[in-house]
Amino acid sequence: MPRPRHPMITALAGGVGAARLLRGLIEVVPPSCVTAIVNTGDDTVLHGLHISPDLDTVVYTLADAINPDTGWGLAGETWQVMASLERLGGVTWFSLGDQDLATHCYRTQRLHEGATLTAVTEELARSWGVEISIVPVTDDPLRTRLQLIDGPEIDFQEYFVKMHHDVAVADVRFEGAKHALPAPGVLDAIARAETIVVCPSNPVVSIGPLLAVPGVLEQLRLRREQIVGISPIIAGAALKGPAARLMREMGFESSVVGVAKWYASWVATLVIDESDAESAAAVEAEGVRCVVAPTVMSTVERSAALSQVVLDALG
Ligand code: FO1
Repeated sequence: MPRPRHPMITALAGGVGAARLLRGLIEVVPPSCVTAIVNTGDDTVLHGLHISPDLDTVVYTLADAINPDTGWGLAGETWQVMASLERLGGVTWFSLGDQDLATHCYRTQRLHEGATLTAVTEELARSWGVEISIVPVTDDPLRTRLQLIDGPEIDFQEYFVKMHHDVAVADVRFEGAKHALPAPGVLDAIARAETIVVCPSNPVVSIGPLLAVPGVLEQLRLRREQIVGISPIIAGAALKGPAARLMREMGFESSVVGVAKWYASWVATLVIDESDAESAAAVEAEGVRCVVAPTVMSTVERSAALSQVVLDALG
């Protein structure tokens, strides 16, 4: 296979923050050189439909079809099915727009026909004109489960959406990980990439599931010098979602130093926001090279500039 003009870039991706970075990345390198390995621990089945939020968020964002206000689902959605379900007393705590439902119907039908999640994701990406390779970390069942301190063990979407992640978590596990195989191309995308970027996703519940699939962390450790992480924590907080709280509940500081500790064994360089510049030395004390740059991706241009920082970080 001829080497691509541009060296291959592999991204480890969760949901909204990762999708925003990838949207900027394809402004600075040809999309054909990018492979995104995406979390499937958020996946859930509702109304009998297989829903893959992080895969869909990446596809919709790269297709410029994402709902810009929420960072998930489609722009310009209508909600007729949800309104009818409300009248019926059906399940409506997880909002599924009418067009978005077509994605879940298509995925469910194709999986039922025996297609793999990888194959279906490729079909959905192509239908949206998305040119990067988007691969689920595994085609096998993988579900993030959270053991509450004062309550039962619940699924990720129950935690994140139904309970607004406003509950204390004692432990997180990735059900199915032990028997899961990396999806075709995942280990190769890590082995062959010139640069591997860890997107600014939740280290516990978005990057964690990727590392839990046997073989992935081992392969990443072999490539440590080529791996550049972007801290999802800025000035002690996450821009959105429960990353800071979950890190504290898992016993880590919710700071760029905490992120450096979390990633140090397999990430050689960490990009932190300018607002954390005074922590650069403390990050480097963890054995992780530190690069300070603007990391808030409020526009595609900002995402592209951050992507360039990541590519330049390895010189
Ligand atoms: N997040 C919410 O906070 N509320 C929702 O009702 C919701 C619906 C939804 C539907 C499809 C989809 O792809 C994502 C959706 N999300 C919703 C986001 C979802 O919880 C993701 O898992 C998070 O973005 C974390 O990655």
